[in-house]
Amino acid sequence: MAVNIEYRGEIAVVTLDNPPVNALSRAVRQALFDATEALDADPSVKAVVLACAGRTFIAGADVGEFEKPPEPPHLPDLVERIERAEKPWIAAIHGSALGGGFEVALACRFRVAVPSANIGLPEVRLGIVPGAGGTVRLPRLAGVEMAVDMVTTGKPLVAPEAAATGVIDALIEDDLVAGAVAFARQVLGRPLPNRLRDRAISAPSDTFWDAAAKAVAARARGEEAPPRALACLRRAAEQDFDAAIAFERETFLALRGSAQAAALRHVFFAERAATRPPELAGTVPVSIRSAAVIGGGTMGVGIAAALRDANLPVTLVERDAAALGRGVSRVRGIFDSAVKRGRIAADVAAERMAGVTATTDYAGLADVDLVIEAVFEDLEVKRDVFQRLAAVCRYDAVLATNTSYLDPETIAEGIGGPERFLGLHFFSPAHVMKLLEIVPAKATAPEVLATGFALARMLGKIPVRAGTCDGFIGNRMLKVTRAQAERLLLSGATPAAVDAAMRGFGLPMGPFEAQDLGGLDIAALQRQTARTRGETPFAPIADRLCAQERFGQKSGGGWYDYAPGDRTPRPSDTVSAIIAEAAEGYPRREWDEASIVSMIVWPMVNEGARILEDKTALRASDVDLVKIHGYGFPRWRGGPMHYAEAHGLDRVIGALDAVSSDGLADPACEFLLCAAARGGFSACIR
Ligand code: 3H9
Repeated sequence: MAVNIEYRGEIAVVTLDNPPVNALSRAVRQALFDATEALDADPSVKAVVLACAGRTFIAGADVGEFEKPPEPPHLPDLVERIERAEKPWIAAIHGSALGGGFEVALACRFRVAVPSANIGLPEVRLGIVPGAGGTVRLPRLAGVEMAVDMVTTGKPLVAPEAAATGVIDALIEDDLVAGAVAFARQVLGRPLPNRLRDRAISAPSDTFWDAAAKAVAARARGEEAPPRALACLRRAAEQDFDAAIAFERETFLALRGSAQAAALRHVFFAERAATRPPELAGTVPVSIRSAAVIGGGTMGVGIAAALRDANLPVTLVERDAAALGRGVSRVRGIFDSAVKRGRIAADVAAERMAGVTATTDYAGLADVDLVIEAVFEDLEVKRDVFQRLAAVCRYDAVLATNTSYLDPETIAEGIGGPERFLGLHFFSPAHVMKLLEIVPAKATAPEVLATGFALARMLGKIPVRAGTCDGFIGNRMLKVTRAQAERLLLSGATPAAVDAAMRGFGLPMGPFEAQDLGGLDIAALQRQTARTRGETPFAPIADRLCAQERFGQKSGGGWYDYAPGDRTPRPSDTVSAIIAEAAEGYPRREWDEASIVSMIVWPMVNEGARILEDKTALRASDVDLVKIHGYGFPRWRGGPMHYAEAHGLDRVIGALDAVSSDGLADPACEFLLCAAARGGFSACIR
């Protein structure tokens, strides 16, 4: 039964129970609608408490239903029916009241919550606007400014903040339902507040809407939903309730079927599926209560900070006292800057630092549950670290390498207990970036692999399993992107045009700006190593830049020139001359933004298809998550594989064939062809 009613004297308690998150699927809407009718008709009932079973209040509309046509009873009608109820309804919130769930709560006369609860309208994150009155009722309760902030960012508000602004009427510390029933009894004796539909909106200042439109457009970078949500809020402030509701509904229905909404739903489900790979179902991870990080460089300290953020005690190991001192002060720097930005309080930062133990002695690692090695990318150095770790650590401790392009198999060769070893590829800065590539070696035990996923959950990261290959999933695709970006320059495009086109596509930075920021030297080193293996990496211009020590911003110039102390990229005559020299004999073309994007994105997709075929990735959606969370691919395009499928694989193959035959991309779209023949990427995985 999705909805249960019990009676505590004259107060009815309606409990909604639709695991896992009480989403408002059709049957739930119907049951709640029927309950509203029944309770209005029952003269013994004076007030109604609406509560939820399980881990949360209503998390929203059932996102799975968005693929199908809407079915009655529609959520706006249910919300309207609850608001119209003759007796006061009190929403009793624990967990999250989100989207349609919060809209139901807004229909109630009162809202009470446990202090740990949160409320919000995250619809824009799904490419839609609230569709059941959220943009019209929230500004009547919270004011226009706060509603604009919540609806256009989708950010939730914790219950104490919501209580301070009157969105929540009371916080309940102990038994939520008992507290809500007591609250109901108290309010019965008093005049009821107006329904939100009957309340006025106070107009914001004259300049408010223009300023809000600018701020929203600057953040949206191509996303449709946030400006459309702002338009709904403006209607709510400027027109009557019914007209604003009709406009909101129309906007919601238009966006629900949009390509962006489909892409964002794909990412929503992909992110959830990634944390629970079916092949590890039933495998119990090793329990992690303490951790160590070897190496106090940028990567190591970021990982240490991420582990401390998850409240794990961390031992930081360096080879000598001076390096250790530098590492510890870098970790402190991370927490200090979090304090400066207002992310954590000073006492929290102090407590995080108190959980860091520093040592140069591996003997201190005898009892840790997890060690993550993050030393310099040098095979011999890493192998030495693992020989030492294998000798001192417990046999049931997990030993992980954070290599980004060395072969984990070789790093762990010959260690005792190889089943406890795996690759964990963090992205820099590791305490910020969400992606974690998890790379099992041949001998890695299933529990150890499952521990990688459990760790990702603890750290709030998106885990993606990757097979062993040069660059795993993300950097392997990046290599193709960089080669394509160079081919564009060889055939007549400029770095500024390529960067602008990719920014226009939705990336935060173009490929050349990104290389200048990160530095060209690491990739140059990787190419050097690849050449010693007999490979022929393609970077004729980057190689020339590195030969002239143009390593990017840090050396005052890379793909662009930089004035001292200024990070603004300026087109460089030196680079133009280098490009002209490298491009001799190449056919030149005119490039517009759309063809630049095709030249970068379709070969990336082609590499993604190869990655799926050789099982470096197990799911196309994992490839999408890697690009979104590690490389800034626009979330609202769903990741490269989703984007290509939505575009039509046949068209992608046609476009790739055309540029390949001109020598402007590596040929071989055989895996794309094979995916198209099978009906898409998901069908490629057997
Ligand atoms: C909306 O409401 C539109 C309305 O304005 C208008 C309509 C007319 N639907 O995240 P978890 C599944 S739009 C269907 O791991 P947690 C999820 O896929 C909606 N399924 O749990 C997963 O399934 P599985 C606005 C949903 O405890 C399982 O539940 N609301 C939905 O870490 C557990 O999810 C939102 O955007 C859903 N709405 O976090 C809220 N939500 O186990 C989205 C979850 O098979 N949800 N599932 O993989 C959340 O933010 C989190 O789930 C929540 C719990 C914070 C609630």
